[in-house]
Amino acid sequence: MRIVSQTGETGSPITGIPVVNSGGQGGLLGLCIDPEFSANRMVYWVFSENISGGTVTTVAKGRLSSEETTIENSEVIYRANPAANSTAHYGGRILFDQTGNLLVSTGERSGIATRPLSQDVDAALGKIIRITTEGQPAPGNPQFSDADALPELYSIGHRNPQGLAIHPVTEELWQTEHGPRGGDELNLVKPGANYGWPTITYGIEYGGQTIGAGIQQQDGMEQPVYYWDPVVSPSGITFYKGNRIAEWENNLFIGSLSGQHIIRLIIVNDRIIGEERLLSGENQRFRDITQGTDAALYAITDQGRLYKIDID
Ligand SMILES: [Ca+2]
Repeated sequence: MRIVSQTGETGSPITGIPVVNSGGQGGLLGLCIDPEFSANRMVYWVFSENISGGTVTTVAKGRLSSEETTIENSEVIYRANPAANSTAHYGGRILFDQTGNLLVSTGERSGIATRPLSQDVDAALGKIIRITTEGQPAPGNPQFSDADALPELYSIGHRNPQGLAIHPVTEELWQTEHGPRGGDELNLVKPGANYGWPTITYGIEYGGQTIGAGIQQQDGMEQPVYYWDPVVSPSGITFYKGNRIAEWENNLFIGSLSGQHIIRLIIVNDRIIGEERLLSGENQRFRDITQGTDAALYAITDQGRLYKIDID
């Protein structure tokens, strides 16, 4: 965890954070700052953690010291159980919603054994969860029919969701997830809805086999707004707020890993009417993208570059 200045100087690693299992797809996965950061200096992040029984997707918080060198009083506030013997499909994005609660995406951990837990409402894998800043189930969460349902669940049936963003006008939650071969998805997330994995998907196994019954639709399960075949490996996403670049206003920008570009989607009435691919000549795996307080877009890559994208 580091701070980069607006002129591109990279700070030293910030100390004081709990131990991370960075094997496989693990690491420090998502981060957001408190809406009241200027007053409370609180930071929230998601990481892959070793616990008894395997690894989990974990949410922690702490206060950034006034010298910006360490996280003070770092504390785990939530773990997406059960643990799995896997270092893949952690999900791991985090953001604040309009009510001051946290939305967090969790993956299904990739194994054939844990994959069906995306449909299981007493497991936190393959879900969007909504929690308070204390890690408790947030007030107003949807009710699932099963009496054993975890009260922190917001939506179910996800595979490996690594993009979360709230539309600046409609205030709806949008999400991207890594699908199987031919099945990367963009979803408009409604509370209490089921996004289908692994029962329905437009993809197949990377080895070529059919997944489950090989169906793409089922009653009670949501269709993606958009999907990619061939896949692009969509990671972090952000909406472009404001009109400094007028034609980009309210467009969705997506970091593409295997596609090695930034995707720009034009959305009208919750439908995609245009797709443009940016910076494809850079040959970078774009891991995340966000908009700064200066209105520029910032995109970070697996190769360790941070791009600033603006009009001049
Ligand atoms: Ca789906």
